[in-house]
Amino acid sequence: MPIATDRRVVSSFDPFSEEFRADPFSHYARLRALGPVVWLEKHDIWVVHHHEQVKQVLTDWQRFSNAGGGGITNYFKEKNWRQPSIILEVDPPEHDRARRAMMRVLSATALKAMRAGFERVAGELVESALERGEIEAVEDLVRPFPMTVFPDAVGMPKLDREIMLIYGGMVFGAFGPRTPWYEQLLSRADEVSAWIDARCERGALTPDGLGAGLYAAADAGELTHAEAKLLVRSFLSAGVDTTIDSIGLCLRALAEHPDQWALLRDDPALARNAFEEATRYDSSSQSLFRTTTQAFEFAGQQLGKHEKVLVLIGSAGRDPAVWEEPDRFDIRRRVSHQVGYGTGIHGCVAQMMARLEGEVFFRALAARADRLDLTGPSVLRLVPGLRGLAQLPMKLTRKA
Ligand code: OVM
Repeated sequence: MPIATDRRVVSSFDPFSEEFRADPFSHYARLRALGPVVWLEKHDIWVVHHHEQVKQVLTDWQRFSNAGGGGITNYFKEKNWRQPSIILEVDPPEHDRARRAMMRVLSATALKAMRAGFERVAGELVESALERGEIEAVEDLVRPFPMTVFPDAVGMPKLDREIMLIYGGMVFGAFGPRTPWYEQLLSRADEVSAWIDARCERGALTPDGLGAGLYAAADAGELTHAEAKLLVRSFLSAGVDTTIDSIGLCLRALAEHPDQWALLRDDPALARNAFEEATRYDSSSQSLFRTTTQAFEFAGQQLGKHEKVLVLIGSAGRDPAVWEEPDRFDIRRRVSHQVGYGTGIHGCVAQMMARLEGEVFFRALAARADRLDLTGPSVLRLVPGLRGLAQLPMKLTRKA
């Protein structure tokens, strides 16, 4: 396997370090300046960070496989802490059956039926936040929204839903390297996985939710019942942290850009595009992984077989080659080519549900709130694999 190491572009950047994650966007710009494909010697992985190569990698599943695992762990070489996802961590043709079943339960009709419930919950949360005025926005307003509407939609009982967040920490923590923090979290893996496993059983789900829909697909012969259960697990893995973090970051972006908030407040119909722009500008999913299936040359670099490739979708969203003034948050921007949900066959399967959550949340806020004022510093939640806020202190003022 001849590798032209002399031509290899190497960097000591560590995208999982606290320093990088505290300010990823300036680091992305420095990475982009090094060229389209860079070897990160700290982790022995490749990284791509321009919009063009990010799209190429994400739409080339034959050479950039998902069977090597969704995180930094290379399943071609090591075992993961949990059974791989049967939709994220698998290639066609096996992937497609699972994907089709998920797409069917997340149909436009199913989403339409969710809207009224989402609106009720968002309206109540915004009302009670306005009542209080001074809030810790993550805890009081943002987190309770997905934590209510998502498990409701899946068909979960009301009890103990917070355990989903511990599990989410393990799932997304596994996207990054092993750290003492992560080992500590994983010490509870058996107990937490058992809880999640029990919640994925058919008998634990209401008969009308997304989970029941997957079991119905199994009854119809589209999946096995064991596969239906694992797809419910995918919902519980990827469905809450992602939207909590994206809504939180969008709320912060609006509070930090009073001119943009004023536009939204005066025209709540901008909510959907505002959330889409936030998904480009600053949102929960900054990075994904692929693993090469063979040795080949890509964008001037010689990749080897079974090498990990970090795909910085958050950097693609700031690439000046495709975005005018990429660092400006502009809720009226035409943003349809943003890749914050990924793209290609593994593009977020529930992205229309995530958009519905964002739209409904920010519409509810824009319809009722006049001012958003930050009352202290926001604090990042430094979980590898996701970007989000732990704290966002704010004062909300009601519309006259
Ligand atoms: C899954 C899964 C877990 C985490 C993320 C994800 C981004 C999927 O279990 O299928 O998609």
